[in-house]
Amino acid sequence: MPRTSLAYGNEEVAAVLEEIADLSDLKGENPFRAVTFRAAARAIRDLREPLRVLMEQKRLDEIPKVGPAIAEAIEQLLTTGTSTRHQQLTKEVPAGLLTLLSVPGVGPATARVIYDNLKITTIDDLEEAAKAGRLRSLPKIQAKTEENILRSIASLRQRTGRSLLIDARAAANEIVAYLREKRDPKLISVTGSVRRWRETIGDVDVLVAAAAAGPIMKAFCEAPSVERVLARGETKSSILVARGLQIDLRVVPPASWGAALMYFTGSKEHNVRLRGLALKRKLLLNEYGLFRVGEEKTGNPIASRTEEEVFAALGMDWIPPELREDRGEVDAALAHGLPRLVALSDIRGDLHAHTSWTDGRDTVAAMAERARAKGYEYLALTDHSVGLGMTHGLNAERIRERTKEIAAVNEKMEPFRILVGTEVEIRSSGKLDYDDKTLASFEVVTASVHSAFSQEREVMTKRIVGAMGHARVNAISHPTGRLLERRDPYEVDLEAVIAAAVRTKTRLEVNGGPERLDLSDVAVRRAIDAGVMLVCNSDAHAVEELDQMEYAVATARRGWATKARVQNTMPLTELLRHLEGKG
Ligand code: DGT
Ligand code: CA
Ligand code: CA
Ligand code: ZN
Repeated sequence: MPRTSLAYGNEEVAAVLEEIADLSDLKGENPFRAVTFRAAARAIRDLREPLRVLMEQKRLDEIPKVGPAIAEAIEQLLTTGTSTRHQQLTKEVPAGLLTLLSVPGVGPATARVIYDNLKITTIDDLEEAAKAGRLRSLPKIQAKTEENILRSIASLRQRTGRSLLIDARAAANEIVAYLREKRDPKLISVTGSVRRWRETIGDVDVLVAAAAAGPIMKAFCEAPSVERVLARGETKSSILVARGLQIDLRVVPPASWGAALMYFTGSKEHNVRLRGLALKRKLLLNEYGLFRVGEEKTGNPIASRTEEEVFAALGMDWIPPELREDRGEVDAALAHGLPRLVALSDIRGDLHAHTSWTDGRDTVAAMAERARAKGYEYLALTDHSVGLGMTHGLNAERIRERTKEIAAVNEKMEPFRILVGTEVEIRSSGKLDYDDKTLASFEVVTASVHSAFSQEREVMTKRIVGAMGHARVNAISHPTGRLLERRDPYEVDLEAVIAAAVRTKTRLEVNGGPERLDLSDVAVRRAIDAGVMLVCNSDAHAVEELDQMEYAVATARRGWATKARVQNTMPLTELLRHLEGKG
């Protein structure tokens, strides 16, 4: 679908700049150019203002990394929807090369070699060639590269086309805010998988209760974010908004609000279970209410106005949406034995965040101030270790400098506490990136894997479990390494990691990064059952990303975690004691 220039927001502009960088690499231009374009794209993603506003105020040159050439490309994109530089490059670089580049593990040089020698331009052909072992005979391509390419293609095929929860929530909140402003419905809620905080989202569902559906439907179909109206009916409509995301709106009579909210929140499996339970009692549950069988057409419902009433009429406690997946919550609610889930308000601090000392955007002071403004008592700044070259990891000297800076900020911010932390790389050999003496200089050590993802399962398990055996390692971050819709988890024996976490008192992280949510809900549940203590972290690389904590907590909730099982619900003094005794 051709985009109008109006459709270009910061994200779209950043994406084109990145494509220019890729094309420039593929063409074999001076690599410095691509580096500049990628840096500008990153700076644009970090912006807090719309590019359009900056352009109108002639302030594009204020964006870091944006020189005159890139500023011109941005202006062109915003005003005409294309850039001459981009057009020129797409003419010069054979189509298909970009396709090859979309396979993780295929860089510009590799793509070039493959294309020049084998004239491959599609992923299918690439897979065939890799399977036949025809890539490894090419210059500069090793058998290992070939294996990685095959693995990447397999995971590309796994993409489901579902959206990340964070993107779906942004779209959902936007449409709800708009409908509130336009029509002010008394009863409006996001439903479906977004209300359940599922990790990926098929479409966004919104429910409104109103006596008359017409005006709200009209407002919905005319919302500014609409790219296309997919269906328009009296009580149900669907629209398409940016990034191909679909939003469904249903309008029900106010008397059905509770029953409809339950029905459209789902999940489908949960609904089926509830309906079966009702039928056993000669009751019928649908989106209009809970009825005696036979009375659903004519009679009044036994309950329908609120979720609480309907659950109560079924003899159950109200079930938090995060649990509605038919994973035992119905029986637990019948037995009044649902766990009291950890809540965002229970969180006292964040134990994984980065600053501009490594790959973060913001300073120590800025991160700490935002954390304090969120009501936290503490924030661990866990910049990367030295071996992770690409992120400008800290060497001994920079560790000392950063620690000094943290001490100075701490003095000013008392009683708020910044904890001196590190996210230490577990090298492919299993060795940690810092020696014991250096590790002992940190108050919080979280260890993680960022390299050699394709190791054998036993090797990877040993690598992680080995790190957990270290006396200074408090937690393992993003324990499975998955990236939603992008990268499968590495091969690892999670049961062994969970057992080691209990044995060594090492915490397992629930990482709130939008693509991570790692541990996953299901893994959290297994860890909880085994007796693991979790830590919910944002992994923020900028002040606003501290809000990712919400997603970590939601994922923990979906895994039935209570407050007692989440380390960073502890007040500072207790936490410090806890960190001393490992944990
Ligand atoms: P998604 O969109 O794939 O992320 O997942 P959901 O759960 O949002 O599914 P969706 O949008 O198809 O439907 C929203 C809710 O409506 C769903 O969670 C439960 C309810 N629902 C939809 N279809 C059925 C159905 O055939 N039977 C029952 N019992 N409930 C349904
Ligand atoms: Ca949905
Ligand atoms: Ca839907
Ligand atoms: Zn991190």
